[in-house]
Amino acid sequence: MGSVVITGASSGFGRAAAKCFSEAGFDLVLVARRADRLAEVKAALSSKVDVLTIALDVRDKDDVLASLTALPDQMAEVSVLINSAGLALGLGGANDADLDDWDAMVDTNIKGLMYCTRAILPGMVTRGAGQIINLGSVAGSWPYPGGNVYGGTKAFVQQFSRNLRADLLGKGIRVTNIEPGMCETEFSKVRFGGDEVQAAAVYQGMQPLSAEDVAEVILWVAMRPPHVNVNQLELMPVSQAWSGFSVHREDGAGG
Ligand code: NDP
Ligand code: 8X3
Repeated sequence: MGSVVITGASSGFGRAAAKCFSEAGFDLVLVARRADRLAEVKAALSSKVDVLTIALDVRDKDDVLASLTALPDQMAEVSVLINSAGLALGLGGANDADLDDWDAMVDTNIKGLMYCTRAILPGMVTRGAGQIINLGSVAGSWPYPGGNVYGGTKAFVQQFSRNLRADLLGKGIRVTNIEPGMCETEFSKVRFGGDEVQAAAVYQGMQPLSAEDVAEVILWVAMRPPHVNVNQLELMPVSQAWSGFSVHREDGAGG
């Protein structure tokens, strides 16, 4: 059956995916920075599957390559890699955004995802089987004020996923980009520097997706027959949709 490696497993989609995949009988490798949270996640999972936790920062290329290329024998055949580790920092305009925030998003959402993929992929190619499921976002396709670099990182994830498909044609490996809209996890708390009131206001008066909603979609994608590749899958809560173009009018009329 092979193991499932989940990055960002200490919270949100990664944590919920750990539950879904353990219930489906997969052994798991759970990756995130917070070792205590990974231990909590592991403790809540079925004892019928083996679970290995690895506390690492996906931005640390050497650590990612050393840890994920040396998995213990019973976990070494990775059948699914779920790249969920990621974050948004800030919602300010590009002209006054914090450059350290921009660096952290690029280093995590782009470079961290690249490192994890590069660590796991050679084994999949050797075995002629495997699946990479990336967590993109609606922000990778649809711009919004303050999305700037976060949206740019998710556009990278979308295009990288498609390019992986092109590279891996004929090698038996599936690649999917899951693109959720608003989902209440720790995402907004992280985006707003730990401000729980500001984070809660994002979801006030509407029903966001839950982490479980997204995890069920990830599991569904993974359980399609081996000849079926879901290239990308966008989902939103019913209470979220696009709006039209914004137009700045000199007379202040708006619209
Ligand atoms: P959470 O904040 O709940 O979870 C993010 C996870 O990423 C945590 O487990 C965190 O663990 C991990 N993580 C963050 N930085 C690093 C790092 N440098 N190294 C290792 N792990 C890291 O958010 P979500 O579950 O909502 O987000 C998961 C993914 O889905 C992200 O890529 C996000 O951009 C994307 N997404 C989220 C949406 C939403 O509305 N919630 C919508 C669309 C996409 P730790 O802090 O312990 O390292
Ligand atoms: C997270 C969803 O709409 O906040 O990727 O960018 S959104």
